[in-house]
Amino acid sequence: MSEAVKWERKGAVAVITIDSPPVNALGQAVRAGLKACLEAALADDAVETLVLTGAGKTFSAGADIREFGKPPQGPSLPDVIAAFENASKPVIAAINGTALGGGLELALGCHYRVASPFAQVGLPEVKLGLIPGAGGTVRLPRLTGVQAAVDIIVDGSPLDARKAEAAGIVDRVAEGDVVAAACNLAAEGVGHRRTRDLPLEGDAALFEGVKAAVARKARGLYSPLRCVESIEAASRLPFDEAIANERSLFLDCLNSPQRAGLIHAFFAQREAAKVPGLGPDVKPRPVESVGVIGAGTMGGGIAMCFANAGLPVILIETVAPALDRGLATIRRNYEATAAKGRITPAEVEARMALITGSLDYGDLATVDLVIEAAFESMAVKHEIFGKLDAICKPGAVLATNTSTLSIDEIAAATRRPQDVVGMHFFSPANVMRLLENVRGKETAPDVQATVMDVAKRIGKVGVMVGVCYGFVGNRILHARNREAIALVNEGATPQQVDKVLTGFGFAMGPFATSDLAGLDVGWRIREERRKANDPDVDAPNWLDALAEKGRYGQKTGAGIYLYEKGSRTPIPDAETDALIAAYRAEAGIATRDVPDREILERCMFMMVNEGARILEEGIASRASDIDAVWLNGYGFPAYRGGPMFWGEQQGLGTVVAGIDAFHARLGTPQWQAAGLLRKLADEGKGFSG
Ligand code: T1G
Repeated sequence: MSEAVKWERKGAVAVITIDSPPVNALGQAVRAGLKACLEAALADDAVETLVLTGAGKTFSAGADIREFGKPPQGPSLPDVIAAFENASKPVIAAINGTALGGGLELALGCHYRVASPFAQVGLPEVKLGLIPGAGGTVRLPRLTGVQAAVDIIVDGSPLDARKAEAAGIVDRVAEGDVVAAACNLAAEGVGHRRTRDLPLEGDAALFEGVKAAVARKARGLYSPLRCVESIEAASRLPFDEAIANERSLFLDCLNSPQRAGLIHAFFAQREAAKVPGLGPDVKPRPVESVGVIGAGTMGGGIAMCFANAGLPVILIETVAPALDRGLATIRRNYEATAAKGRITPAEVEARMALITGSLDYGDLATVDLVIEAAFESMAVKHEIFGKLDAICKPGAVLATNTSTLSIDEIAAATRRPQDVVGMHFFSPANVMRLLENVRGKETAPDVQATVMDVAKRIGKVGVMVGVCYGFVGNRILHARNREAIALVNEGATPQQVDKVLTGFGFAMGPFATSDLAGLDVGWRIREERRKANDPDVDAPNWLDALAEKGRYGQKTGAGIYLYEKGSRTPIPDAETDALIAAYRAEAGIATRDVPDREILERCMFMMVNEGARILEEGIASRASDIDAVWLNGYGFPAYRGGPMFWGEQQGLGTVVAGIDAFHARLGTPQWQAAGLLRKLADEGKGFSG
């Protein structure tokens, strides 16, 4: 028996257990072990029934994603599953925990499925740019029917055990020891029903409708429609032909750049949680109560994050009307979620009960963590952190949600800089998954570990970054948007730039996004930097002119674009064009037609170059951390893997050549290729070596 899969006989039942931490992924050793244990159990005359289960909290998380892109090694998963399905004795899957992808497909190849109430099952392959490739698109519809199978496979989300039972995926949900329940079922006799023998009727009209709906939602993704094609073929073809067709479509997706990007995104998020220098000996401080300063949009959203995770929050404001408005907004948000059926009215009340409003900083004396989300002004931050330093207990973590200001300068307002850290949430804070944790020069390691642990507990993707203007996300955003503005100054229109970037896969282009965020936000920050004689701040341009006219964007019905009442659809506006033309004339710019390709390359190469600068300055620990920031905080299309992964896909040599060409033409300092980028390009390497 292999270490990864073992079996033992209990009476007349052979119990086969997959034991391959951390998630019982079906790598080569597990597949070989499954085959060996199956053969041994079938050869044992004392065995009448087989039970297949997983050790730990996972039945199996499916194929070993780390094997993708490498030469395949037998036995293949479809062959292993077919061996279980064609076994001469009944096989019962005892689904002890998560059964995803190939893990569920393995269970579908068994003759009966019993699940723990805590089990979750699903086919998330579409989230990796794939389709189920081991019979999922052929066996699942035989159990659930075509429409349910399409919904489950194209969406990719897991079902809990009860829903899986209702859908026909699981035959029974058993309280207590699911293996014992399976053994009892074996004694009763569960029959020898092969899923492949179940009938499957197709409906051409249904599939036409489904394909149209899926194509509308695919947004450039390749594999969702392949999922539907495979299910449709399964409803027409004999089983074995349908399996072969599925395999062909699966391999097609496996070789797509989208699979590479999505799997990079999967691992990037997990790698980011491993902060270099924070080994297992660095323990997070306990966080059982939280204070939030500021009940505005950000503070309210942050308070909701903690209430959603079951943690009590004290929400501080300076005056009662602001506090009341903040609490009312939080309640409205929860009630809107309840109206969509995502939480119950009782959960609304339970979460509201966890949030206590207060006008008194003294109420923060015993909290473990305070997050300041007040006005973006260093003077305001200094005043607040001075108060927190005087009031909060020793060891409390003092965090700021600042998006641009220096953590080190804020920490200097306290006698405990080691306890000060940045926790940069993204609006809306209760929705966006990214949490950019910012370590100051003196931030203690266990404080860094604390905010990374808090990120996990509140369901965020935590990325640890260093201090610089804009940290990682906004620094790259600023560099890209500066290029977008330059392209408009030279002759492009805002809508042309937005169209090129949404065509690349961004949910919104830079100018529509600025209108959403509010042109006043950036304008005020630039004005503050101009007053401070910041040498790096850009000279006033047509965006400042729009803000000075009170055109802030969606919130005022007009910004770069016009917005009809109640609509968020951007409408190009002649007044904006006139302001741009006036700016060009004043600046003496001879305008030209700017090709779409130039727009894409200048925006994207600029992002890659700024990311390389961030790496060489040590602001981010790895290129994939920069990808994790942009994938989870800025709507970068996941199937492209993030800006740094995209740069590697183009070839860093190509990127450097493009940057050099733009530098030769434009001469601006930001078009100097970062030293690290040029070095890696010269060595023919990528960011990951
Ligand atoms: N392969 C390899 N490693 C995996 C893995 C997998 N399938 N799933 C997780 N890991 C690693 C992960 O990188 C991390 O590693 C550790 O396990 C813990 O993961 C043929 C082709 C199962 C819900 O898409 O959704 O089957 O950082 O931090 O929060 O049709 O992992 O410790 O080094 O996420 O408890 C389809 C992906 C594959 C499931 C557990 N399956 N995994 O969550 O732990 S394709 C998936 C998850 C397929 C077939 C097709 C989650 C989880 P490290 P974690 P978790």
